[in-house]
Amino acid sequence: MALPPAGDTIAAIATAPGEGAIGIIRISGPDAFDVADALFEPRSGVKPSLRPAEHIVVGRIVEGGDVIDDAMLLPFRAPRSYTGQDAVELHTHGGPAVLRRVLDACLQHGARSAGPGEFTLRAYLAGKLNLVQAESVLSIVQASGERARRTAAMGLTASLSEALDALQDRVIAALGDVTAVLDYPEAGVELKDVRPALRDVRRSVADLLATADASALTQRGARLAIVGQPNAGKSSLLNAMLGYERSIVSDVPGTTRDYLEAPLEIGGVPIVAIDTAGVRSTEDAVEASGVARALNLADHADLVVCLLDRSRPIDDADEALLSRLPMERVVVAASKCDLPAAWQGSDLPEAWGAVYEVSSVDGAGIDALRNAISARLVGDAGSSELWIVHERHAEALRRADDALARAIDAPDDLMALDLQDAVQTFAALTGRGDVPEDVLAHVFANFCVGK
Ligand SMILES: Nc1nc2c(ncn2[C@@H]2O[C@H](COP(=O)(O)OP(=O)(O)OP(=O)(O)O)[C@@H](O)[C@H]2O)c(=O)[nH]1
Ligand SMILES: [Mg+2]
Repeated sequence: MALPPAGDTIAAIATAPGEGAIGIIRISGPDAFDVADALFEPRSGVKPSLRPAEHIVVGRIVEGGDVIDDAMLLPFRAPRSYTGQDAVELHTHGGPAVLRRVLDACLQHGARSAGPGEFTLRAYLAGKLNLVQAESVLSIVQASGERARRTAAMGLTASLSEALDALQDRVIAALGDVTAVLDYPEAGVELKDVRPALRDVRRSVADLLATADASALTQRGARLAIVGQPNAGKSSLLNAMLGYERSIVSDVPGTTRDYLEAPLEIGGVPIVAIDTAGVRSTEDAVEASGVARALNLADHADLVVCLLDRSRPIDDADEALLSRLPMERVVVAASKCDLPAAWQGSDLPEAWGAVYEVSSVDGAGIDALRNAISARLVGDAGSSELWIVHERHAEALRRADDALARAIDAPDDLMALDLQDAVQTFAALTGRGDVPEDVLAHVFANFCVGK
């Protein structure tokens, strides 16, 4: 995959497709102001190219005598723009037909239609952003939950790249120490033991990698299955967590026959909560297939809430259900804690873990259950400020870590090779050093057009 040229003038619709109150067309490149002058009719009569940068110009867009729309124009002068080039933003009404006409007019006047991520690629090539920050731009655009947004915002500030740079520097320093001894054996330089420093770098890498899984979850969203016996209160719990009556509740066991999904957000993580049919053995073919689905959903969920009715004794069916659930992904909750209790959490097997008592009638314990769900989903990563968001970063860190492990185990005179490997992997990760063109092309191909 080759990179597009960065020296011509590009244009794209930057706002999301569909109707919007306003829409934005971006133009960047040496001819940005020529394009703007050709199609923008300022109210003041002073052409955009003669106006001071970063001051809004009010006017309208006219093409072949045809007024396309009223518009505002925002001029930026190189190098003080997102891309580092001359750039113009046109703010029009956000109708799809308006935006298409304005973009067409830009192309008529010599701009090229921008590909995915081309504006951010130019920002990177101009040194406005490093590679990790450029990728965080993608993450913040794609963040659908609060946790993913927060993580992406951390990546946009320099802190994640600084942390990665610092690790890279430590490996470079170790490589320097090792090669000094190899290159000048006669100088009698003593080989410093670089292994403790390398072990330290590996620990930091491990901490970062631990956040990668959690962060994948915050981006794609987690599936949370609520299972239990009929009448345990699963549908009531779903409704209580949602804050509205999504699922039918009744005192007839077997009310929920199929499963039902509802989106919600817990601790900043987007979640699809799934209410399932109560698990019991039954002769009814329809109900039986609902039960099979419930168990299957539990097997494939990121987390399972197994609900036990605390107002009646635990029975064999509860135990059978729990024994077939993937316990490492199960949170046990006790429902109906507003009613007299038939048992206490301490009566239950230790293997079931902490039991969260809830009442869907008065809302008791629901917040604590939500916290437990979010803690289980995000794990230790929750306490870490810096998160690895992109698979590319995780992959590079794993490769660097392998190289470091090999270096630590290698005899002194062979360490340098593995350390060089690690340094190169870090360089491709941070973009400090040579980043192959196909890596760049791959990174920016994931962006939307106009970003
Ligand atoms: N007092 C009290 N009653 C509850 C609570 N949660 C559920 N119930 C009652 O328990 C009965 C069953 O509730 P559902 O939410 O329909 O139970 P379910 O687990 O979805 O049942 P199925 O769909 O049949 O598997 C209903 O009469 C609810 O009103 C609770 O926290 N406190
Ligand atoms: Mg139900």
